[in-house]
Amino acid sequence: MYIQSLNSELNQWTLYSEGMEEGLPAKVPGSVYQALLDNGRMEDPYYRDNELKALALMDRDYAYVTRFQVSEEIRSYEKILLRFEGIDTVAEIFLNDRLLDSVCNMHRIFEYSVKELLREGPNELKVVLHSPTRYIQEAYENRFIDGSSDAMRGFPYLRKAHCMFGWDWGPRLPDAGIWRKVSLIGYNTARLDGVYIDQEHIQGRVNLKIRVDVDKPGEERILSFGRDDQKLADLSYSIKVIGPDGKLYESAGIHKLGTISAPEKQHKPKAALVLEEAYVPGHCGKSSGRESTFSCALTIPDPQLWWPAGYGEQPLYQVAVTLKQGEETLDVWKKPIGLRTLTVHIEKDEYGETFAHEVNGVQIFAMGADYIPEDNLLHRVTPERTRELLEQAKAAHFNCIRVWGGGYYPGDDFWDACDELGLIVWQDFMFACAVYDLTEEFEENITAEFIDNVKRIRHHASLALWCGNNEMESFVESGLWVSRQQERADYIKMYEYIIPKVLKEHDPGTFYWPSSPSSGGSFDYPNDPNRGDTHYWDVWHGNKPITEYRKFFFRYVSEFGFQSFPLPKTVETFTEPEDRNIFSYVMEKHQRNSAANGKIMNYMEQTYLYPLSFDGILYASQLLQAEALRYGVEHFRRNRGRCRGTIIWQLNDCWPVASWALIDYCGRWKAAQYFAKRFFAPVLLSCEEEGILTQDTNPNAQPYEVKKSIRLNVSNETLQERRLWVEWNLRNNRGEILRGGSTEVTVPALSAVWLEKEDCMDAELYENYVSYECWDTEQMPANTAVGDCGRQGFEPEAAGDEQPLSAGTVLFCPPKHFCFADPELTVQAEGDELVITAKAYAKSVEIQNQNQDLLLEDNYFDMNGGSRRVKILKGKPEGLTVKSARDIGR
Ligand code: BMA
Repeated sequence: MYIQSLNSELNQWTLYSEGMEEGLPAKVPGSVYQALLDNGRMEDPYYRDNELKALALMDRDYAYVTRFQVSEEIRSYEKILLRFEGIDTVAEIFLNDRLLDSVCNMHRIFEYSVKELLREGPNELKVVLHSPTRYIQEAYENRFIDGSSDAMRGFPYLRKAHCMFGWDWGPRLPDAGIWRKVSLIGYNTARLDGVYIDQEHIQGRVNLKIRVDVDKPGEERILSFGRDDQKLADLSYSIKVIGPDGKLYESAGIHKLGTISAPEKQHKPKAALVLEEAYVPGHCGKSSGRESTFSCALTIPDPQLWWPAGYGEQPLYQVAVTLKQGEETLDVWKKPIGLRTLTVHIEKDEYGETFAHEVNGVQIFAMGADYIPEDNLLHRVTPERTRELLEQAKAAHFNCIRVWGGGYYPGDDFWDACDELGLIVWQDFMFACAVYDLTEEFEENITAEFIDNVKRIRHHASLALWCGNNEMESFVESGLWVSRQQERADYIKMYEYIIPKVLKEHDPGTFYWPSSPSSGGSFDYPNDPNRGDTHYWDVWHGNKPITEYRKFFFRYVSEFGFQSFPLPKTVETFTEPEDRNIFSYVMEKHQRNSAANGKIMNYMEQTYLYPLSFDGILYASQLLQAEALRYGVEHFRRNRGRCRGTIIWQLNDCWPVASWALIDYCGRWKAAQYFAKRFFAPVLLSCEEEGILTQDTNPNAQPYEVKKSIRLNVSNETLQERRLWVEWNLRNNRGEILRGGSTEVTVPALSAVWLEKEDCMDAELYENYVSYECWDTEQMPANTAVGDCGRQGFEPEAAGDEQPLSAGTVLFCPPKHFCFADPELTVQAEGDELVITAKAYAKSVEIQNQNQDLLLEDNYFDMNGGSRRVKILKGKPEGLTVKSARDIGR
């Protein structure tokens, strides 16, 4: 097999458009906006309201053209395929003026057999891209179907990332392009069409059952190259696996392939061959009940198991399947896999039904966030950027990512990074907040899309589950966006028949869940808090106070979130000074959730003093978000067992905007990402306090006695039992200890343990607070012995560089009413560390440099006074600033 890339590093591509006199040099993979930006033909679409001008550009058609020579090498092959890994979206493909196909799905791979069409001299490949906005408009006018009004009408008609048409965090910039690789593939006789690996874990061994599918020549569209059954019968393949330690495992001998199986369904122009031998472990043979495949089993003794981050290592085994004809190597499939079992454990219990990822037999607690496309301009999503984002997820102790269904199926780099980092992935199929017109053509189109993506992704160690769609079961059940009775039936057909059927064939080993949220499907109370996964939006969309989280004990929250503004330096990238007011036209163009700036102010009123500056609002909004998420996650982790997952809406942004993101578009960590690093820590000490927030927040309510108490809880999300020393102290606003207590506690692996409730009725409501911290008993600082905390308590700041495993503080009143003393904060760089000092209690201490591009070991933390050292992980300590929640309103 030989691949000749037709990407723009090797071939010049030109972009033409109606109304443009000459063509523009364009990158492939790439997009129309990219070419226009690179050639100075459009302005930055993210700046101010430039989005509107950029959107208008998509009312036109464009054409990508390249002239290329067919290399000598590829010409010598019997078959040549033209392969597109992604075309966005409504396109016609011409090769040497011959129309190869009209396509309409950015999520699919398209291949054409083109040997007979290629010429010796220059060849011309043209991809005409039709306007996506006109397409959806016409389709909608012809027959309307409904969906989220944050996106443009008619968006569900197009198999294109929905959010490119706008979302409640995304601009309306439906770019077009050839967004993934283009190549010619030369091969002889046959090639590998897919390798499916099933793992059987028994008694310290893993049997890899490997199913090899081979391309069936002769049924490609446009041109066929005939079939030669005799030659096919000569095919054989071998399998090698190299362990993480370099050890080689091989399947015994070479395996012959048999004859072609019965033709498969129309949407699947490929078929496979059947091995003649019977299946014997260690050898290859016909897999039971399958005609179109052959299997081989290979045993890996003493397997090194793959674990999600936080539970163990991520060893990867390299699998290579080689297809041969006689001595000639025809094709090689080479991918890393992880040895693990990974499913979802569902079982009836006293509350309803469990819902937990089960890895290697261990039911874990999923901690992570929902992932949306990293950039509306898809060419800006590079492997390095994806890797960095995922590394930062891991750095904040994530073990799970949910790929939300309104974007696109992530590329291979995303998956490789998740395998290597130990982030398990909940993968939605690309359907979100819309009903679909399930015509025969649409069904064929989406089925091919499923097969392409399932076959591309299924071998990844990190793939935890496939999910039918985002939120459609609950919306269809409630009748939202449903305008015809048929749409309910079509819903069931798509997500409970078509997808399962594809998965049964192509990835039977991965767990399938029909929708998010769901209780298992068939419109059976999809958002049931006691079964399946739940999306909880009463806090935020429902304006409920953050204390509401404590009223629920979801089994697995796959979405809940809270908005904030990005950092000031990120806001500067899209505003002029006169725009920097959150209610300005430009700021509201960069806030896509209607009335959400008002919502932020509503929560602000409940929590902080009125911020007096624009930057103050941004900072306070981030603290609101961080505190809300902390309030929720800590509660859910305290209820580990009943709850088995907290996936925060949302990890990232696709442009600079006010949103639920934890990391803003420019890669700056919002306060909530630092909070996540603490509240997702493997060992978490948290406090369920009673105070004004949990009672009546109205300061003019009839005088009532506010109950004040604390109840500590340690959640241990590691596989080891932990012996911990836990201490709490009641302090005044200067951070001085008034009284306290400590205890040693043993927390079994994978559990959460409550400590005794402590009455704090003696606390001054507006002047006292409680600090708490925990240490591994073996790792306690030398100057402290267990039980040696008494009335004076133990000052973590006095303990040098060592930090507790987990720590925090709680107030009994909202921070706006707390009488903060001036902590006289200072910050100063010492080598690769910062030293922060506080003369009194300081809440949510933020350290920034001039460019706001510091990445610190910790930030937005509380201090009880004293000093603290924090490592600089990225950025220069130039122009350092430090502030705390006390500064809001000053
Ligand atoms: C969810 C998601 C998204 C949306 C988010 C915030 O329910 O599925 O569609 O962006 O809420 O509103």
